[in-house]
Amino acid sequence: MDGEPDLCIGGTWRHASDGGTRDIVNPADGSVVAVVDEATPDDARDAVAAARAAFDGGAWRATTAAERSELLNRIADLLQRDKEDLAHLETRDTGKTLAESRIDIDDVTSVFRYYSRLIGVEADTLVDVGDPAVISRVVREPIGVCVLIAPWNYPLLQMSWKVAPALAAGCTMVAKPSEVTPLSTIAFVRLLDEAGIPPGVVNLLQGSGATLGSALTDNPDVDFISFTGGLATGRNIAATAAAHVTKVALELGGKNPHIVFADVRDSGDWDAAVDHVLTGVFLHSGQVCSAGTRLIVEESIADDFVAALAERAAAIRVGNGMDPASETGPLVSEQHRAKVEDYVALGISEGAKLVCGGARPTDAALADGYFYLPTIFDRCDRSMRIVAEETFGPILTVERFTSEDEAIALGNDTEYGLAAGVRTSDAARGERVVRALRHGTVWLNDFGYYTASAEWGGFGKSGNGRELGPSGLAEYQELKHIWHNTAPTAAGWFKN
Ligand code: TXE
Repeated sequence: MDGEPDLCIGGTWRHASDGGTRDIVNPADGSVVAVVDEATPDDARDAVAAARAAFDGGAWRATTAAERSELLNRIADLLQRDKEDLAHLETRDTGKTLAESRIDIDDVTSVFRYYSRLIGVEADTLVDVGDPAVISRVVREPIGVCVLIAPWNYPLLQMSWKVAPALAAGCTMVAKPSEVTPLSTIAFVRLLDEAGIPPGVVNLLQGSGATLGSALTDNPDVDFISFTGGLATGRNIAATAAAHVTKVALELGGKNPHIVFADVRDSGDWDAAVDHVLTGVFLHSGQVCSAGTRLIVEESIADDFVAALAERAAAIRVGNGMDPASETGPLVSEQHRAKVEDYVALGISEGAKLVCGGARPTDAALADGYFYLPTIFDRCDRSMRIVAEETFGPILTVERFTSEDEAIALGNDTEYGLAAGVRTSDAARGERVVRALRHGTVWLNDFGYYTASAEWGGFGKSGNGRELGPSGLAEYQELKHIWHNTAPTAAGWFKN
């Protein structure tokens, strides 16, 4: 960035081995905000080798849990110290509003604090094998060298879900942020240096998925790959990793249903239900893996509910994320907006009824950015691609149901299974539907919230493995069973 080297390998900051760079574009106005080094496959080999050496050298993995816990806390302190700078970088890079970026940095901080606490209280599991002479323990050890690949929608947040547990476990790693949004991660790895992370423990490379990403995943010295991104890329990575029997954890997005029952009308929950459906889909212009992009609403209230939603959607202030008046920013890139526009054209051609949006804003001040208006399609059905595929933009589709069973069937009719919402004032029904839905997170009378202490991840093709919570740490650990006989005798099986 700004002539400074952006790749960190074995504790040394350097430029790309072939001198290559990439322009980083502000999606709010199309301007180039930074030029960063673009790593090569040779750099990938060097970075994995550095991580391997730092792991095999043993000093890092021999640190005590208490030492790593303290380090994670120190990182959290530095994140808060640099919160404003990091939030500004995130907004310039992704386009999201500054208010969202500030929340992201607070959430990143919480992830480090959570794993700092968790590693501090982790204990071995003692197993009773039925022989008083045997002490049997299951201990957790770091899995080794990790490749951490993050997407562009929550650049630092998604990376923190990987780096924090990897450090807590005692792993070494190569982090690769999305080539579209690397700036906050570069600043963050500089901050890790300051926190005192030893050389080679966290290596950082920026570059394209096709060349750099595949060089990182196709390397036998890697023990674990944690990836968040699109389904097609996840499939590729899993196939590449299989050749080396490398463990992978994948978070591949979702097509998330938000089921609204008619009882919200009489229970006084109407306005809040409309508000949650609206926020659930249009926050960050829909570029959220858990966005509630499929409204599944009971037929008897559907017309009124959609009308109320459309009125509010049309009033959302789309604008530059640096402007405090903006409620949502642009799409991340010109290419991504083109994909969203294709989906809108597809929805129309499939026969969905366009209720609002379906266009770029007309405000001349936004003409150079990649903005798109909140869009609602009514009269959708599950045979449509616009309902089945992840659009990752500000597009809500509406399907209607007349019975609880039908609502559940619709909610489960997706190849994904990341998240779902249920809105009802009937507690028993709420519990039935929540349990029947095959999704990794289900919100009842709420939408979009998460905590570092509870697992995040998907059923179905939303991926495998979990991030956050105790399982998010377990992904970075191997289990070792130690059988210690304190009074050894001969086994006595073979008689001669
Ligand atoms: O993601 P990619 P893209 C979905 C969303 C979006 C679609 C495509 O639907 O429209 O994916 O987005 C790296 N080996 N999500 O193309 O390509 C890449 O450099 C190794 C859902 O931007 O999956 C980046 O760092 N790495 C999602 C990361 O993968 C590779 C968030 C994600 O990019 C690689 C983002 C390869 N062969 C998009 N190819 C979510 N789950 O939240 C790419 N990469």
